[in-house]
Amino acid sequence: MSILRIAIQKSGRLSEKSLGLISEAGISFNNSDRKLITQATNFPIELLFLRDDDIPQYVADGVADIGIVGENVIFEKKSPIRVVEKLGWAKCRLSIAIPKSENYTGPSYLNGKKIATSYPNILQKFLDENKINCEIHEISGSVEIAPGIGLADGIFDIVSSGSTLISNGLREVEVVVKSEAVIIGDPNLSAEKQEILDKLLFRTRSVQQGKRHKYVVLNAPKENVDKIVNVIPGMKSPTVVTLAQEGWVSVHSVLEESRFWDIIDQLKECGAEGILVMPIEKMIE
Ligand code: PRT
Ligand code: ZN
Repeated sequence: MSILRIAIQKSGRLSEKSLGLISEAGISFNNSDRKLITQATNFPIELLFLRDDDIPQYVADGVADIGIVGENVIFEKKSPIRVVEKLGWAKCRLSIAIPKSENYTGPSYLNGKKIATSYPNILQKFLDENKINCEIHEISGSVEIAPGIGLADGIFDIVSSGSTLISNGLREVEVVVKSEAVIIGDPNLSAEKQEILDKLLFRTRSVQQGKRHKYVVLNAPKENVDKIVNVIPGMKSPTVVTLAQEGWVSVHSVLEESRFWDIIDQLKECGAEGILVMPIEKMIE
């Protein structure tokens, strides 16, 4: 019987969410003390805990079947792997920043400058595309302090809120790529392992889908049901239940959460009242 081996970050920004994704899928592990490899007790997977930078290579080499990693790492490593699923968290961007006192005139400003980064390949590609000649100084950490100590004229690094740049007197001048956490996979998975992956994705997508939706229950005059059904069409169509009070019904439906506040006024115009909005744990269409 095959086991799907999943590489996740041992300790860092991706670790908790990666483990969360697996546990939301109803998968449990005996011990949580993060040995190098842990096997699930109720699903044919095992977890391999690694540094995020090593994950693409482990997947490319087939030592792990899939992995969870930031896109920035795969853009930099150029490993022959496929992105199986975008996960929508750990969102950030890779940007060029320079001291805030400098007058930035566009990419040509960077000609002849020295930029410190841990992402030399992505930066080089941007420079080539813009026909800019500048020196790349590769360092592995604390990139943001490089201009302040005279090591470089600017930096190319991960930015999320931007507060690290501000506290180092830097200004973001070019967003080169955007990144989020993704599931990557070995392009040549066996049919058995692909089947396990499909089952896992089915589960995680059902949970994600549930999180994006709400279950809505409301009361309304019977004659307005058609209008309300137009506003909240639901998964197939809403459930309409007769209330004990003559001429009134209760409508049950499913709604994308992001739309709720936009349509609440429309619902009220249709005479809806007693509106309840509830979370959905899992949603299978
Ligand atoms: O030890 P290991 O090598 O496994 O971990 P790591 O230190 O290389 O990575 P880690 O855990 O810091 O980040 C893992 C992944 O999270 C990254 O590869 C990105 O895909 C993603 N991510 C999302 C971020 C950030 N947001 C982020 N803000 N990674 C790093 N940062 C750092 C950034 O380097 C900078 O120092 O946070 C600072 C900027 O943050 P703001 O909010 O001040 O702009
Ligand atoms: Zn790393």
